[in-house]
Amino acid sequence: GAADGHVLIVGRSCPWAHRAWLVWALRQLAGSITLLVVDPDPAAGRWCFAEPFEKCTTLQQLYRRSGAPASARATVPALYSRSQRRLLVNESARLIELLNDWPAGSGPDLDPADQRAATGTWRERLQHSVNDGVYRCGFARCQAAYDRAEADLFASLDAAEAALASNAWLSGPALSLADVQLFPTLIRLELVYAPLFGVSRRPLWQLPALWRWRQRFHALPGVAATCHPDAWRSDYFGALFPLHPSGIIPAAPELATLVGELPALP
Ligand SMILES: N[C@@H](CCC(=O)N[C@@H](CS)C(=O)NCC(=O)O)C(=O)O
Repeated sequence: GAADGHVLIVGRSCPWAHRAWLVWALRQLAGSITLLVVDPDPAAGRWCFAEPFEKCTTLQQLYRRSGAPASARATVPALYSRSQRRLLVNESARLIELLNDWPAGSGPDLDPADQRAATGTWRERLQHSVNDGVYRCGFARCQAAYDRAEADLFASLDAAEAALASNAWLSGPALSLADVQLFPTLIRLELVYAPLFGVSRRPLWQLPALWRWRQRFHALPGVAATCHPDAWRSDYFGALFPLHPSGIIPAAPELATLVGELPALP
């Protein structure tokens, strides 16, 4: 239980942390794993604890105390064990599997056996072309690299749109880790990735099945509380200096309009 001292460390803006946070919420793990949200310190380029945690004020100090080499980046998400006084896992793809299998978990199993193959295939494709894909667009150093990443990204979104024509969720009739992986990227689309990373070929309303999927996912119990659009925008626009030197944070639509009904066209 939480008394054994497992702590899931996340940051609001980080999409990798968001997927772990989602599994924590959907599996209703609040009773056995404490959630700890760290704040960005863009000037110093690191994550900080609002109150000292295990005598540390930065995540970097906690990594060092867990034996991480001085050169290691201190990333979120991370799962910490108070009793072992060390970080157990800091790779989100592995972490979401671990959290889904966590003994005290309830709520739906996010890796249902009869969809396991499809879930695995989707997760691999999404990781490369969508989750990393938006970053490959945003940080491309030449037109050809951008064009490749952008084409890959929208090909995968088109494939997801097609899959959702016959299934409620990405890998079949039941919710899975594939959906969990897609959501953090898609919920940031209009607010961050389209304007900042140049991911604007098709607004999401042109992919209506994906739009409704996103609306349905956002309505699942616990999901809304993981979404912090103001933090997303200020962290991305304020802190990714080379991409956005002015640091000006643009106005954006309310999140509610992005997870509401598709407006009927005249
Ligand atoms: N491989 C990691 C990547 C996580 C990651 O890149 N997190 C970023 C935030 S989005 C981070 O904490 N960066 C801090 C740093 O690099 O110093 C995972 O998927 O868990």
